[in-house]
Amino acid sequence: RKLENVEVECEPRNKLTSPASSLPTDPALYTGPFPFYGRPSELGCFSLDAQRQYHGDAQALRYYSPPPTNDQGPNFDLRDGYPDRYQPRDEELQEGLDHLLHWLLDHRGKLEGGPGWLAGAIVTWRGHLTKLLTTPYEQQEGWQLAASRFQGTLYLSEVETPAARAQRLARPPLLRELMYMGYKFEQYMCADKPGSFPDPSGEVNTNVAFCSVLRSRLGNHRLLFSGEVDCMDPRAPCTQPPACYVELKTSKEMHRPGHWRNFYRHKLLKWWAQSFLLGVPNVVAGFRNPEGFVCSLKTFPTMEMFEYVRNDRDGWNPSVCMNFCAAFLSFAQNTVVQDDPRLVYLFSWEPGSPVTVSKYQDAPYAFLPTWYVEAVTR
Ligand code: 0WD
Ligand code: CA
Repeated sequence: RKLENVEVECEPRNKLTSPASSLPTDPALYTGPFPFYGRPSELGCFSLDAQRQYHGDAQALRYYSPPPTNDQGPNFDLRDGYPDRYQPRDEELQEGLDHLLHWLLDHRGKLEGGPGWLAGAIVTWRGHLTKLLTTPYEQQEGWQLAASRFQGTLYLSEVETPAARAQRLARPPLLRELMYMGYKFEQYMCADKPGSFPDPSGEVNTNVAFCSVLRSRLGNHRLLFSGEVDCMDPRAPCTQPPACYVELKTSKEMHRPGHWRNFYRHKLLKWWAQSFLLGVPNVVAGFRNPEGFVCSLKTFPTMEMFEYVRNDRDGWNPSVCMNFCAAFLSFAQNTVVQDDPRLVYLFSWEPGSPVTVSKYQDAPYAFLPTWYVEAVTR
């Protein structure tokens, strides 16, 4: 009896009745032809500075500047500067969609298609869509997505699961350093101005971000989303965003075919989903040795990633990813019926289970800020 009380008290008190339906995630249910996915077109961008303050411009955009290919190859010490030249972002601050809503507030009057276009659209982060794309193949980490409808538009904002929060708070020192190393790699590969060279002597500040805002369409779902972009290649064949953007990644050096197979099956799926959604044509990987040095680079064209698993029975299939995402968006559109910024439908998923949904009012799940709701209602 006491246990039940505790569980009831742990549930937010304003949980309302749950709609009785769920969405399965088995890959076998989502094979079939690749659905329509429009070429993402960039509507604008914004930057976050070293203090995590919003700027409606590209000031945080960096430029791809790989080391010269004529010598022996790179020798990047990814542990250099850790922890003394590291300013990590405060992860306790849950920003939700705030920065994207800031951009939207500044630009909603100028959107092509008029206010009617936005009323029929889904607004979210690219990273949330990435999680949807990889769900049919994910076996480790669940997710929660909060959804609210407001003036027709469906807003989707991730909620950190209790398990993810516990993992973050207990993050082992080696994992913290590994996160730093990913950002350090960006510093070795990017310059502040086109045609200039990287300066790895400075600080690594993960508050700084450049975000592209794009529109696209998946099936009959209009999408307006934003994603963080590492850099643009001034020498790309097409200098029009997002075709000029480059995604940077680090990964463990691999020495056996089995390592590569695993990499294609798991990591490349995540890399593909993330870059495909935004239309980033190339992912440049730096492979680090056990001492934390990157001694080799490899470019993976996004559109060629599937080839590595096409003939692998345990590989992934882009159609499954996109069909599941489209099915989830339809499920969400049909579930979130009431138009009310204070109502939240919380979609929850754990590996091995279907997506479930429950309904809440106000704190702690409501995520559309008052400043946004009031400015749009006015
Ligand atoms: O509030 C939240 N729950 C989240 C907010 C979760 C995920 C992202 N964000 C925000 C962050 O403020 C960040 O500025 O979205 C922005 C990134 O959006 P995204 O492009 O949609 O996210 P994603 O594709 O998952 O990540 C892109 C990059 C990452 O690069 P790698 O190479 O590691 O995939 O954004 C960075 C990271 O560098 N990033 C974050 N930066 C700060 N806070 C976060 C985060 N929570 N997640 C990813
Ligand atoms: Ca990256």
